[in-house]
Amino acid sequence: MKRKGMAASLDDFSRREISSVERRIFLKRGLSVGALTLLSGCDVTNQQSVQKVLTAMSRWNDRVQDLIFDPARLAPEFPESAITRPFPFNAYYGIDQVRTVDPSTYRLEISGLVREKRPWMLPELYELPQTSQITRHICVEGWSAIGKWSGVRFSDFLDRIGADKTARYVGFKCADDYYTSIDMPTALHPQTLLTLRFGDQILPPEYGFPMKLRMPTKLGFKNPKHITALFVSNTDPGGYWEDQGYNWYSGS
Ligand SMILES: Nc1nc2c(c(=O)[nH]1)N[C@H]1C(S)=C(S)[C@@H](COP(=O)(O)O)O[C@H]1N2
Ligand SMILES: [Mo]
Repeated sequence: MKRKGMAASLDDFSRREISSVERRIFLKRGLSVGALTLLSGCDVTNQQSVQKVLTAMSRWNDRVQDLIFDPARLAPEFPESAITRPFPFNAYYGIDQVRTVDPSTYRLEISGLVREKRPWMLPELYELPQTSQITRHICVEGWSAIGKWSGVRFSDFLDRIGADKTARYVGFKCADDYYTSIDMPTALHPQTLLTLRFGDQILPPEYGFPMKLRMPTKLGFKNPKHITALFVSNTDPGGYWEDQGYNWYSGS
């Protein structure tokens, strides 16, 4: 499995994953990984079967997290004075390789279970009612930072395009080959914003020009930058890190 950053070895990661998932299972079901190993009859010393069990647990974990997600619970918001400066940059590549998107040819493509599939140009998006938030971004690599983002409340946008809100997923494709997906309850959460601005300025390239989906209820890697397409689906679209073993839900 490919790892984000260089901080932890695969073994460290697996151990951490085992203990966090185990803690949850233990709390919810009174089970342990030991018990699970006995039940599944697999050999924990074998990497492949460990991975299989971890993936199965991570999937099961997604379902539990989905059940306990409270759509009314808000992530903390902060005063302007709490904003982290400079705000960290992160991507699966270095800052010297930040993608540049041409605003004049940019289109946000819409597909899947939606009524209005016409693409959106940037000026049209800038004209929609906007709202701001100062919230904490948390990255699994071990850092967090407070920033200010402004844009269109995502649930309003989903209304506008006539999205089927009973569908399970919203998927995103980005200008840099990154992709990710979220559950519909999180898509409809009041703090989920289709952001066009960062700190009152048009989103700079490093922070995801022209558009980033900002969700203070999800880990950093679930917040796609440089979004070029979004689609509503009942089939799990996965994600860049998710498909390499990161927990899909990764939220609170
Ligand atoms: N398109 C795209 N979006 C992305 C990423 C990426 O590599 N490409 N990295 C994710 C990760 S892991 C983090 S922590 C945040 C970093 O956002 P920032 O540069 O605004 O701090 O973007 C997320 N969204
Ligand atoms: Mo991240």
